[in-house]
Amino acid sequence: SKPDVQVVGILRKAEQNAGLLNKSDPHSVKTQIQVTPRLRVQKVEPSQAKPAPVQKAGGLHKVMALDVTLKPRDARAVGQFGQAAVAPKDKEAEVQSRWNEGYFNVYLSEQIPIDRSIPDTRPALCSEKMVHDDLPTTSVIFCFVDEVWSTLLRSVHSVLNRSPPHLLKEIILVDDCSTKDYLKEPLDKYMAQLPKVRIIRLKERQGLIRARLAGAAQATGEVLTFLDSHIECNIGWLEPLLERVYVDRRKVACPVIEVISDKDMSYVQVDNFQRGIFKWPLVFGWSTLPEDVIKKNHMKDSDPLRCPVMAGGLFSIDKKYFYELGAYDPGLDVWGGENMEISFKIWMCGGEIEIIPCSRVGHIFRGQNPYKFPKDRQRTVERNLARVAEVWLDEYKELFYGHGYHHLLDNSVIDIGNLTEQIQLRERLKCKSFKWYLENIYPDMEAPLVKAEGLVFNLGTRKCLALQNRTLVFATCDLSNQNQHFSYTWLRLIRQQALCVVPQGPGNRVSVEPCDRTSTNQRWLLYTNKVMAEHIIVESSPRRVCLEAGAKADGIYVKDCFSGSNLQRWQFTHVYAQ
Ligand code: LR7
Ligand code: MN
Repeated sequence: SKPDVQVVGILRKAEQNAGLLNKSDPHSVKTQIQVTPRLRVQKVEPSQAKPAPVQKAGGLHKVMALDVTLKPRDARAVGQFGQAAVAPKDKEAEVQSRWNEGYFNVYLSEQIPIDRSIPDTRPALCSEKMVHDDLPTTSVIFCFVDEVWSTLLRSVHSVLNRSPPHLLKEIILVDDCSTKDYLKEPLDKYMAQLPKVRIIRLKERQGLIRARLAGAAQATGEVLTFLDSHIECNIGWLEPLLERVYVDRRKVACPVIEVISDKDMSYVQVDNFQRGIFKWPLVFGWSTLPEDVIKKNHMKDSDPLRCPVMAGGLFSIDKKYFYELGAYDPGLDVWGGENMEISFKIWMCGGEIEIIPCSRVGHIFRGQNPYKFPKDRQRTVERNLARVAEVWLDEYKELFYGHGYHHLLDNSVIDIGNLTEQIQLRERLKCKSFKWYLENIYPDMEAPLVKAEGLVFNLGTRKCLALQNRTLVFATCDLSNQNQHFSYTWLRLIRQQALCVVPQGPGNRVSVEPCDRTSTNQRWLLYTNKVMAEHIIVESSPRRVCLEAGAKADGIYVKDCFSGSNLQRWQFTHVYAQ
């Protein structure tokens, strides 16, 4: 059969890519059809559609006016007004020696007043915003393990000083089995003098996820507000968060997270329009909303910003709603991944995550965790992420595993634990698919389901790979023939339905086997035009082997990669990712 015109185009493109096409040949130009690989498979505009403003019965008021400046007890104190602090020359050694107590400047933190003032960094328009008079109360939950004394206290005081008392039901400190003596009796004594503060002591180290669950279980406020234990809440931080939860209990509100410098403890304002996003393999990050999206949606710097994921540590959520969502997966250990879990859960099960620019909280970003991981840190985090991927990512979990987490597919390497309850929860809540989430909440994320697909064209034989009766053969390229369609997956398999190409067979021949995600033998590396077996080294050739066509298109082999022959050059119709 004659290849159709589209296929000719693809072949020309392949030849051109391979440098084989003589561009000055008018014939080749005439027959050439541009086949642009679809690098993005989705629309790219982040969704910021604004729902109509909600107003409930009851009065409204403005959040504390912007011209209110706190009058600090000691205006000349170190670090006052959020200014950078400097250690005297003769204290530099102490700065160094105490750094590892918290992986920030612990010495300076101790010199700074426990109730210092910080600059009011809210956008000017926040002074116009109204909030309801009858907002719900909140329980503020701080989990900590081996937190530095001065930062823990400053966190608590910032909440007490900058929250309207009638909205602050209580502050719950959850001690996740700290090892430091100063966090035992001295902390009990100190906190006993303060109003509203309670301490819960965990008998065993639970990790921050189960520590938060323990705090939430004791909370009596209508809204839960989680905070890290090295933060400073800014002026007027609380009401704008509670307002969002109040107008819609399925909104989860996050403050803008500003930076308290780990080096000089200065309070640093961050840029506007920063969304929480993730990249593969589920790595949290910030991304500035593009200018045109801001313009198109007429967004002001004080408007709530819809976020695909939250950073994790700082947010307010309706308590009942938190439990309706099944809270956190209690199988997540120590640190990491819970922000992905709760974010996917919120969006996919009918809620929303917003960053509220009129609420601002400073956080010390530390270079290292100042506490021990009971098990290996890396292993703990990747296990948590694998749990999240298995429950929430559907077919997209291959993108997670395919970005450096292949080893997690092998159950003998890592036991991610039982997921039955989490899967049942997702069914019970009738949550939407991950595909829906990507398309509607995070459309600017690149998430092609396979790395490459289509015909597999061999440049030497100018024929295409085909599967006939479970045997690999060559055939005249024909896009309409499903036997010639292969995918190159994130797990690095070359797959046609349930069958995968394997570099094993009699006489270095290549064959197919039922696909097995855990089998390293089935994995291939796709370089520009080369297809290399990832793990197989054929004995007759002690080097890496590559897919090679028989010279007369009479067989498919693996041979030493360094032949340079066109018989080893291949081209997929569509390449989405390398
Ligand atoms: O085993 C533990 N038990 C705990 O109680 C480990 C930690 N904790 C406490 C700890 O003392 C701290 O108060 O949990 C809190 C968070 O731990 P951090 O400060 O070490 O975490 P982080 O700030 O490095 O990391 C971010 O991601 C985490 C993923 O699990 C959590 O979601 C953190 O809350 C989160 N912090 C933020 O979102 C602040 C902004 C960071 C960014 C971006
Ligand atoms: Mn933190």
